[in-house]
Amino acid sequence: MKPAPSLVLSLLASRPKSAKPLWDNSSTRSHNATFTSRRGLSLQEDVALLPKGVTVGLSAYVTQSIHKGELTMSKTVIEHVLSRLRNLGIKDVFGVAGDFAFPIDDAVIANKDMRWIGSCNELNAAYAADGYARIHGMAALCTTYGVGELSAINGVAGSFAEQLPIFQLVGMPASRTQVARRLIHHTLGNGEFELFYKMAEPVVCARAIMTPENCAAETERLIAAALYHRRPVYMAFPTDHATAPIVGSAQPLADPKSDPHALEAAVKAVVAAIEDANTACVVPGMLVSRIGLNAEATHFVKSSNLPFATMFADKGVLDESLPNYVGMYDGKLMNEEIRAFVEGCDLVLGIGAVLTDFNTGSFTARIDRSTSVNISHHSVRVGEAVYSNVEMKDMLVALTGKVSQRNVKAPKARGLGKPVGAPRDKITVQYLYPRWEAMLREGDIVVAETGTSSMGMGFANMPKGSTFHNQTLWGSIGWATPASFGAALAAPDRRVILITGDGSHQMTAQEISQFHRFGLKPIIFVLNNDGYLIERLLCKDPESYYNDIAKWDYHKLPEVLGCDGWLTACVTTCGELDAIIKKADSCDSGVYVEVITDRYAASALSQKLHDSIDTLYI
Ligand SMILES: Cc1ncc(C[n+]2csc(CCOP(=O)(O)OP(=O)(O)O)c2C)c(N)n1
Ligand SMILES: [Mg+2]
Repeated sequence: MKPAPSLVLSLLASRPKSAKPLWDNSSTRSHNATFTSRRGLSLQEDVALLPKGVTVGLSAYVTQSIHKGELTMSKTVIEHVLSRLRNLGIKDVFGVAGDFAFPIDDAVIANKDMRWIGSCNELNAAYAADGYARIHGMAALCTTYGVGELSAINGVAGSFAEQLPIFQLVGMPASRTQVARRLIHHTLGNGEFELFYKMAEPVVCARAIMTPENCAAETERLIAAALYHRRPVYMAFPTDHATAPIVGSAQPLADPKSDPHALEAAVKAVVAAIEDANTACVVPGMLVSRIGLNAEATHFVKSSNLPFATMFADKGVLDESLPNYVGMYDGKLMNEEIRAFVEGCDLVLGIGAVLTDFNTGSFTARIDRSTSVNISHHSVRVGEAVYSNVEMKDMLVALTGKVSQRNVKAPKARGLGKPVGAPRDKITVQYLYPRWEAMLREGDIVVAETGTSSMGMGFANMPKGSTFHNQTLWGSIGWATPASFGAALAAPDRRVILITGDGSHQMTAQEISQFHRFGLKPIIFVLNNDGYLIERLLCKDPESYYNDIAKWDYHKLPEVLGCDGWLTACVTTCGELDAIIKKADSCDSGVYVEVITDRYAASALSQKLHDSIDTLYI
């Protein structure tokens, strides 16, 4: 394509006045060009930023290749990054706009294959990206400098802890502003510009400040890191660099490959361990779905017919409707029959499960290393022996069919049973959780917030194809509301059910407006138990007033937040709850139900945590 001179001029005009950036190692050459753009910036100042070898003149910012007289425009830094994210399947960018992020924001909306998903604030955007990544495998988040990125950092840290690859794109002041140490907004006023880049370090697995020269290689390095570790990465774009043409090119880095000898040895060792065991079971972990290996893990479990139990963070990673599903394993806290079965097996085969406090019933689970196997993302442990450079995918594929079909006597998952309560009764936990379980349909996405409600729903039996999402390790309350929005956006054809507590919802409630804005129809339940019940159960004095919250008329929120035409209700009796769930089942709009219970109506697990408080934090 041959750009018209006016296009070239406007490209030049859009380049800010610049100086040599701190991290640019190329020498600044002097040029005698005297063209002055429409914004009055002289080309001479502009070319100071040009990388070595790029010619100066009208084509300077436009091309790196002239073939047979044809002028081609190279991509800008941000266009290149977005096109690589698009190649990976990311269509949506969550965020909040800001002046330093305008070049990123503009490039997103100019890309016809991408959508800008504006959130009410950056924390919500980060949570939404987290929810999106749980369904879609990865997500993009865009924030402005300082004020925006710091608001998002809790959400990004959560994605790190919960192993979700998020590409965080951050707008940064122009390089010349940084060199001059200008006292510019969103800084601390001390002339330091890399502070927030440094702050991001512990919550991402790789980061870079993008330049035209490093863009091609750094983009590939960061993509590879995000996918290898399944954790967030951080890319900062000084405004002038974002819109500068990218210099050079780079090939995507190859996916990690198993070492064939290590793989063979690991497969042999795992098969032998399983065959030697009279009783064995599988404990699949969330990493399976983070890596997108649900189908491979399912094939293995089906072909071996080994029973499987799941822990809290891993709930629903394999279909709970499979006949060999045993139920939820939560150490000594819940389901004693399942604990006895799992811990009584000669061999426990973990697939990417992580033994955190809430995954192990406060460390009451006892899985002996010597009688267990764990297949991780890039290695396998069999007893004390570790096989490195073995990919989980290769391992699952290789194991499938190699293990003889087993017929282990195991418990059958029971779920929560029938709701107990008469229509006029107040809503109790004996009615509420079984009724929620009964409403679940095939393919549902359930997003459950930290607090007593997820601790109840974690023990419901999920129908075929449905999934359960909770922030079990990071546990930042407020996460579930925006995360359910992100999940809904990633899977608009699936029904999304959000179950949240009142205290958590108060943190991020405004994000429900996004569902309606993007034409999504979730079913939202807000459990109004008048405060922080899980904290009442865990602190010294349950009535300490730090566990009280402001009283809200939750069911009126959809109206003021623009969710026109939603079905809303506030229910206090079992009959009312039953009726609204039936209505929700067939209605074609978003649904928002405030469920009022007694302030001490605690789900079974939360009550157990209270009862075992003395050993909880040891
Ligand atoms: C961001 C954040 N702040 C504070 C906490 C501490 N915290 C954990 S649970 C909880 C209360 C949850 O209350 P609610 O959502 O009403 O659920 P309930 O237990 O009452 O069902 C709080 C404040 C947290 N986990 N995350
Ligand atoms: Mg509450």
